[in-house]
Amino acid sequence: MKLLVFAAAAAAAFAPQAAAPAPARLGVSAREFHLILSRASVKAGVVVIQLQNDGEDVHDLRVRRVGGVHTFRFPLTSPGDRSELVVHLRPGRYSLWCSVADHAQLGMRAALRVRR
Ligand SMILES: [Cu+2]
Repeated sequence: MKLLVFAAAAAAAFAPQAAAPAPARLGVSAREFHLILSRASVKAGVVVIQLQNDGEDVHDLRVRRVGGVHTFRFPLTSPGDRSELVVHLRPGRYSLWCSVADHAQLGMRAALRVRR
């Protein structure tokens, strides 16, 4: 048993450096009048957020950590188009919403949990 443990440790020591993990991805589908997230939570770190406008009006996306001050801003995205932002998210709860007109009040808002 000891020998096995040693062999495993040696193999790990000589293994090539592990590649950095692929960034988490979050898809956000926007339409009148709601946002649908591809997942309810992501791991903290680099996250690729893709806004897909599946509606008939122009939409955008704002992302802000609850209690935070910085807001990630997606550009206005036309129906059928998508826009992507690579962001760094800390653990916590985030609010997502569309800032066009009164879309957020009409339901274009969502919550995301960022895990450690
Ligand atoms: Cu909108």
